[in-house]
Amino acid sequence: MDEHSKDQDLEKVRNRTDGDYLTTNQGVRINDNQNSLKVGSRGPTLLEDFHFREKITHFDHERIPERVVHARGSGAHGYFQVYEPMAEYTMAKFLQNPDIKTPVFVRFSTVVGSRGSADTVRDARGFATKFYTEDGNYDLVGNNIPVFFIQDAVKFPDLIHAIKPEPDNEMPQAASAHDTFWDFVSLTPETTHMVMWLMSDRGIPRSFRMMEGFGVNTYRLVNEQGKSRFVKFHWKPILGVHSLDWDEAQKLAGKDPDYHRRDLWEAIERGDFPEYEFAVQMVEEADEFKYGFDILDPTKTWPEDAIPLMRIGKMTLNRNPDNFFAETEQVAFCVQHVVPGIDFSNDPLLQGRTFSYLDTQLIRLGPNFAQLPINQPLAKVSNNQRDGYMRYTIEPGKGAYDPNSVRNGFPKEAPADEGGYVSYYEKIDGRKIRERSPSFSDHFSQPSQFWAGLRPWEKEHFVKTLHFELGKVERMEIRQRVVELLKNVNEDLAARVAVGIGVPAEALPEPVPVAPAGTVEADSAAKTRMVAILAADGFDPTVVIEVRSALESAGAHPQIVSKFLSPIHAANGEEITVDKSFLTSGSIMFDAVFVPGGKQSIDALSSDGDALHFVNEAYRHCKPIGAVGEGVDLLIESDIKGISIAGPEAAEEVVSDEGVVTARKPSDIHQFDDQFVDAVSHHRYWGREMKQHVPA
Ligand code: HDD
Repeated sequence: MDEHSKDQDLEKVRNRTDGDYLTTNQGVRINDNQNSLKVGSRGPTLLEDFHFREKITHFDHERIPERVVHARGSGAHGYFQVYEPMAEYTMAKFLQNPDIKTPVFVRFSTVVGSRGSADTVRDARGFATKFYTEDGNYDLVGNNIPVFFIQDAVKFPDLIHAIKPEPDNEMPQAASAHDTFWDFVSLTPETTHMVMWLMSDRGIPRSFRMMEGFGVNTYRLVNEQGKSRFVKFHWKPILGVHSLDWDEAQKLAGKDPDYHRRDLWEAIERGDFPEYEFAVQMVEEADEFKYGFDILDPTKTWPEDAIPLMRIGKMTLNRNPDNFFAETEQVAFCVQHVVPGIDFSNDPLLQGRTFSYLDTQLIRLGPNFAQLPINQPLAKVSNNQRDGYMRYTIEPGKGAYDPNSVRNGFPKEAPADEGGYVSYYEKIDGRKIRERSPSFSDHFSQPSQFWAGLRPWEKEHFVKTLHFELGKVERMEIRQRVVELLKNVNEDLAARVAVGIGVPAEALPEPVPVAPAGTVEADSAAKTRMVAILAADGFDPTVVIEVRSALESAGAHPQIVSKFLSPIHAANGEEITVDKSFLTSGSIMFDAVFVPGGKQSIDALSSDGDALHFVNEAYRHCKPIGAVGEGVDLLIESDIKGISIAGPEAAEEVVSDEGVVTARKPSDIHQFDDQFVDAVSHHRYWGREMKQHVPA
């Protein structure tokens, strides 16, 4: 576009009369937003320029303190519905009527990194939910891992100082792979269970939509009769639980640092609303000491065979925020925001949390944070709190105290049967003491069970993760201490970790057994999976239309990926839009790859290193791959080896091996579609990893 027509366009935009005029914050219309007020066109700017000063000072004050933990987050609006009335267990009103949709706002987050850090780092993910109930706001502030590092809140600052970047050089960002974190772990055995979860594939979720949530701490449910039960809360994603591969997660951090945020946003925009079932595990008061661990210990999970999971409702996230700062940044979750029917246990981590969250909102947002739109309850707020920075409401009248007669005694206390919150009538008797209960001292039984329950390829991922994490630890004595700690979990694990980090170990175990090929993750479905279709000019349009529609019918989202973003042309001359280029995307941003035929297209792709890399990398990350016609030749050109691929002799057959589905000239394209869609719904073929690696 030449300079002249650009100026004309700008002029047209400026002369429009169908929108608002720019104004100052006082409502005065602004006449010139391009130039500051100067003495002559080349002279100094005048202090008198109130528009300039207001605009710049506002800008200078745009930041508020970021959260000390969980700084990077992504939010979404939605609603919650209970399946059946829960009156037997709790009087919480939002858990009674299946017809009522209680509005919610959820914020997912990473723990360690700053606000601008990458999404796919290895970390626990926050899963915080604000229920705007008729009883007032209820905040369930949880994580995607069911246990926590420490048992007593007084250790929280130590834990966070150890895992955050080191204080002298502020390195590394958003990573636990450094000396101080592992130093703390090696000296704090109670961290072992959470470390096991964090270093497993749970530490690198595929999506916020495919992640569990846990209240972690033990709470109480209390019914109208005042009967209390201990409870743990869970969120179960309808799409199942899925993870990234560590190599993929690291590459994504560079190629798309907003990967999880974008995935959530785009899914909601598309109408693929994330859903999670709400579940509880309950323990009767009388059974408090029945289990082989302390139910108040936040480093323990409650075994589901002994304490069954009851699915009681569902949450649907169906609306993106309008403004990130106003909603996702200013939302203030507080563990102490409970409603009648939900109460606290004496879990020492929870007790400390009930203090910390309010305190943190006071420094972040000030004393009137509850009046910000995202934090306002739907229930009526009425009390004698007044003034403070940024008071938003205007309370008329004289009295701001209780008891009063000047306002006829209002607002007044609510009796329990009018919804007044009454704390659970728990009897407590004891001496003041700084001591951990001996019932909190078993730090290794559950981590050992966790290790034993991992599948072979998950164990392999775990060991490699520790090679990475501890490989970044410079002090040998810390590496050594972690290996010693791991011996309490499993000798084989400790030995396998030791060998990768230069720690001498007495005996090395047998090599890892090879996983059966084609093993799948739970909760298979092609729904919402992203599939790359690699194509260039001259591709076969019939196959693309066919496979695309089969994928779409299964709820997957195919996208055309090519060298450039300009449209490409099919063999019959038809034009098709390219969604992503090799430069702007990568196989890491997709769940599966499909290569259609078309000689010209395949000739171009076969001589393009990026296209070959795309296939190799998808193979290495164990993703389903499909190819039809000449598309099969691209796979042959790539480094996929040792599996069956349709050769010319298998012209009519569909060949399917370890998630690679190929067909030369399928007599029945539907048969190919079915098998490829089936492979896509298996998500990953982890067995490949144990056999061979391809350079990618
Ligand atoms: Fe925490 C934020 C989850 C222990 C102190 N925490 C925060 C958030 C989540 C959690 C999801 C972000 C909420 C949001 O999106 O705004 N925290 C947990 C879980 C814990 C836990 C599951 C263990 C069961 N936290 C914990 C302890 C303390 C804190 C023991 C302090 C004694 N957490 C905070 C905080 C934060 C916070 C400093 C920082 C930002 C905020 O509260 O709003 O108060």
